[in-house]
Amino acid sequence: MASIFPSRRVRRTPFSQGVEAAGMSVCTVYNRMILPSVFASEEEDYRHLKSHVQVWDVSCERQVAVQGPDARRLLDMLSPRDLDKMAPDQCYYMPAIDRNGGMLNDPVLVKLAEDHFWISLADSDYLQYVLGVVDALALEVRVWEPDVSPLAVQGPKSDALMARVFGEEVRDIRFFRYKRMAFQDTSFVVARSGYSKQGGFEIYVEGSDYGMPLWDMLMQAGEDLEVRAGCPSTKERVEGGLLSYGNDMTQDNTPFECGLGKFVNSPRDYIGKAGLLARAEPKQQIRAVEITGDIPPITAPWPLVAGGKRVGQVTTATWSPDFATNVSIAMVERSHWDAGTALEVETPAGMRPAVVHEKFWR
Ligand code: THG
Repeated sequence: MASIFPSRRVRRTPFSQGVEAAGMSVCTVYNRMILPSVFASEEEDYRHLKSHVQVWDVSCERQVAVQGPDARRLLDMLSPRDLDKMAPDQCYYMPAIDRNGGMLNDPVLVKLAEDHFWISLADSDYLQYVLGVVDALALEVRVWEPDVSPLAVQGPKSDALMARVFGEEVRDIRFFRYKRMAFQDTSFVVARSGYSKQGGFEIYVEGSDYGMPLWDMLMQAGEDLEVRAGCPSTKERVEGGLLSYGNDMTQDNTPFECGLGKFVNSPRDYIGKAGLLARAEPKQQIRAVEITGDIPPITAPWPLVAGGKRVGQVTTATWSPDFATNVSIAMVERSHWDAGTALEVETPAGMRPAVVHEKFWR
């Protein structure tokens, strides 16, 4: 296969030098930035993530910084999730929607101050949408992409590694909370979060020049913990039921269809509220689906079929070494979404038996 032609449009990250030296063998592009996909092999990377500790260059989780007197007013217009009880050190998983309640992104919102937030984006041009809202409403708020690059530390030995670099206080950081932790002559937001179910942290590295010094320090401090460069693992995240915007859901889907209805609780008149609440009883919803037999890589949704009729689609599917079966994320119509329902998947390699699971494999 061909490789990616280097250009300014495909952005490198503050950690690219480290990632390349560590043996990144496959990458993708996310928010117009390089995101590693594989180092040793998908299966080896997955086993290592679940046994040790990895450092992930997730710089592509770009931040939309929102600061000013109308910052909170703007977020109240954007968020279906009630922000009233959001603590000053808290992060919120937040569905971002359009006027019809369709998903535009599924960011993590980070509260830095009452008038200052970061919206940590999945792969879509949500900065442009936010700028449009600000201009249309003439809000007094600055909105920009700051020089902030998340570096995730994930895996069962994350606390051990992070304590060595940032001090024992990192162990006290609660899930989806953060502390500002000193590093050299600066400090970073360090949150207990990340795109895996193995536990870990995300360091919001502010200032590209600190990227490689931090990378090197983590790699050196974790040598005896068998630290390695890693990246989000499709196998691990499907087992854990973590959704991928653009794959498992798009602008066609509502948060209710995505199983994110618990994050729709804002009492305010946010953009898309009426459209969204009109779709509160979804006709289809995200489900864990087990697939039997050989499956090829998935690059477009595979139809789910029952009695010759299309009843949904599989959007991510992969072999799970630990569960010794193919695990998948699917959007399934109500008539067939109950656990135990037997279906068939139309893969490019042929029809395969499938069954709806009660929950993901966590
Ligand atoms: N971290 C940060 N930014 C991100 C991601 C991240 N931006 C892009 C992408 N990932 C956004 N999508 C998700 C999806 C799932 C989660 C976080 C971001 C997640 N979900 C937990 C779960 O579903 O179990 C917890 C949700 C909760 O209870 O609040 O962690 O990973 N910075």
